[in-house]
Order: sequence, then structure tokens, then C-alpha cells
Amino acid sequence: GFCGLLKKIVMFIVIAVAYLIQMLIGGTIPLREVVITFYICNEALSLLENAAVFVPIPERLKDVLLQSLSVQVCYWGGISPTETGQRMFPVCSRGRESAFNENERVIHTMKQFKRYLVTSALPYANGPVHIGHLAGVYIPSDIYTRYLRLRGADVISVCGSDEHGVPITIKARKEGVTPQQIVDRYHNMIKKSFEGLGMSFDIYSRTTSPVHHKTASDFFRTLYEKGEFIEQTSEQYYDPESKQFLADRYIVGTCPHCQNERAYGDQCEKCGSTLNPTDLINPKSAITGATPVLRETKHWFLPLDKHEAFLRKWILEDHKEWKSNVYGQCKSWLDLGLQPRAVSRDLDWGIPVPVEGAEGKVLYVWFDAPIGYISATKELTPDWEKYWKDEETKMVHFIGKDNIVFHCIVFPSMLQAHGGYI
Ligand code: B3M
Ligand code: ZN
Repeated sequence: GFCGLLKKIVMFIVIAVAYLIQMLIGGTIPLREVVITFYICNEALSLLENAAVFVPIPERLKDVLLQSLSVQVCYWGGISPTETGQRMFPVCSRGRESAFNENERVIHTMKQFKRYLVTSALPYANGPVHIGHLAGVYIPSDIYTRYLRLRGADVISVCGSDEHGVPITIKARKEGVTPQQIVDRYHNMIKKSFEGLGMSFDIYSRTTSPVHHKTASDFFRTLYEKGEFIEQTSEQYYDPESKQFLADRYIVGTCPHCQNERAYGDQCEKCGSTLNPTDLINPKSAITGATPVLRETKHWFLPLDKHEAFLRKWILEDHKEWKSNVYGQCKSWLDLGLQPRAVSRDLDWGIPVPVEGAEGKVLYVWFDAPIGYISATKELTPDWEKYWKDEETKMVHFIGKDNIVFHCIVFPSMLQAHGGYI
């Protein structure tokens, strides 16, 4: 009808103006100008909102403008609008949305959630953020959050530094400083970069915070006491000189495929082969150069296969709207069959495993990091449970492509196993 046509015309004008601004500012569509365009639209809209106080702007017109801005935001924010163009669905979202077929899709796309929780991937605190991080995750996330705020939605945006994991300990060893000194340096650098760029997170926290240590520790404990883990003893390389078990990255040796003498215990960077430490010829400890010995060690595993039926329905049926690369990667993981995944490591940096007999062991960084979103929300608001335990909340993850499986397969399985979250 006429309204539909009007909507299309207005949408075209807004996008045409945005492109024009693009062309005036720069040939290709560079990142900064994308943000400038968005904020111009943003400003225009807020002017409109203010003008509406004096000149009553028909709700229809305002809604049409908002919708056209939302398409614009979708486009620049890496959020793929649904075919109907009515609503956008970000890269990976979670809420208690019912499964829906095509007919219900329109109803579903019109479903209004009471509130939104936007998470942005926690950058590793072992180096500065760069333009790829910004273009891939943080600008789109900020665009989407600002858009929701403009629509008057109840939205919070959480982020923070991911401060555990082997790469940080390797960097600390190389520089002769402690891991805490490494993460303090880069946490402050990254936080300052985001502030300088005007990223409008409601909180930028860090996973060495006491709140996070307690939240992640309690989360593990809950799963442990519910019997959700498999305990497995396996053989692992041990450095007799530094008296510690060696993470895969701490073992170097000759690649059995291409004879590269600097292959790591998990991967050969010359031929790209995925390796197990015991595949290496003439393995050496990257810490002391000593020849490591195999010793028994116990770890805890999350049986992802136990959550396969839930994941198949929740992703493959209920979330067909996810971006195709996200949906496709999850489908291939599910079709390959899920395996139990280790959630602990022999390392002296990280969150200690909170059970008896786990001295010298910490939570695997990818187990504790996503829980960082929960900890940051706790630090932000006493109402944190509304954002994590209420079916009327839509959670939207903005992530890098190599984080898909952790956010769409592992973390949902952890939340399912826990039972107390959306
Ligand atoms: N620290 C970022 C990365 O893989 C990783 C994200 C954690 S989000 C819970 O580069
Ligand atoms: Zn190789």
C-alpha cells in the first residue's frame, strides 16, 4: 500500500544520503566514515525526536524513519536484516524465543523483548586492539546498542579484558615480567582506546576482577556438584626442570608431516597441521629446553554431546535467522558430532579449579571468559539477573569469526548444564 511505498522511498532517501556522505568523505567505505554516517543519522534522528516536542511528527513518519535508520544500522553494523526487512537479527542471539515456522516468523520478528543484553567479545589483554577488532566486533556492537537506546529500549552493553590463557603467560615469560603486569598494561591500553573511540559500553571490566573469579568459580562448582563434568586422567608432558605440566603451546619439536623443527604441541605453523604433543618428534620444553616426560594428570570435561539435541533444535530450528557463516559453522560442528571438551588446564595463571585435588590447575580460559559477561553485568547493576535469567531478555553476542563455536556451542551448553540462565 501507500505506507509501504512511502517507507521504501524514505528508506531509499536515507540510505542514498548516507552513501552520498560516504562518497563525499572518501571513495571506499572506510570505517571512520561508517561511524560518522551512523552518528549523522543518529543526530538527525535525535533532532527529529527533539523537534517532535514542538512540531508533532506523525508517529507513522517517525516509525518509518526509525525503520529506515535501523536498516542503515543493520547494513553498517554487520547485522543481517531478515528478508521481511521488518526487524534485524544480529550475529548470534539468545532469548526464550519459541521455535517458529515461516508464518510465525512475522509474529516472531514483531516480538518485542522487554530488554536487551549486548555482549562484545572480551579482547585478550596480551596486545592492543586494532582496526580489525573495531570493524569486526566493536563498532557494529556500539551501533546496535546506540540504535536500541534511540528506540528507547532497556539495553545494557557489556565488555571487558580477557586476562587468562597461555598466550599471556608466554608473553610474560618472554619479557621477564609477571602475567599480572602484562594484563595490567594491556587492559589499561585497550580500555583507553575504546574510550578514545567513543565506544559506549555500559561497563568495561576484566576477568582478573574478584567478582569474576568468584562468579566463574561458583559456576564451575555448580556444574561439578550437579555431576555435569566427566573426570578423566590422561598422560601429559611434564617439564622435570620447571616442575610443571606443559600446555600444548609450551612444547616444541619436529613436525611429523613437514619436518619443521619449530612445530608446537597443538599446531605446526609451517604446514598448518593440527597436532597432539605426542605427535612431535624430539619434543622439548619451550620453557627450559628440557626433554619432557609423560605423566598422568586429571582434568574435567564438559560433555558437549549431552547437549546436542538442545543445540540442534535451538540453533538449526529456532535460529535460522543467524548470519549464514555462524549458522553454517554450528551446523557443521553438530553434523560432525560433538565431543567432551576439557574445561581445566595445568597452569599457574588463571582461576583455580575450586575442587579438592586440583592444586596447580586452573579453569580453561574459554570456560571462564564467557562467564565474564555475567560477572560484568553483576558489577554493572544489582538487577543483573533480569538480564540473565528472564525469558523477556534478548541476549546478542558480537564476536569475531573464530569465537563462533565458543559462543554458539560451548557457552550455551554451559548455561544449559547450569540450568539457571536464559
Ligand atoms: N578473548 C577474543 C579472541 O578470541 C577472546 C574472546 C572471549 S569472549 C568471551 O580474540
Ligand atoms: Zn608441519
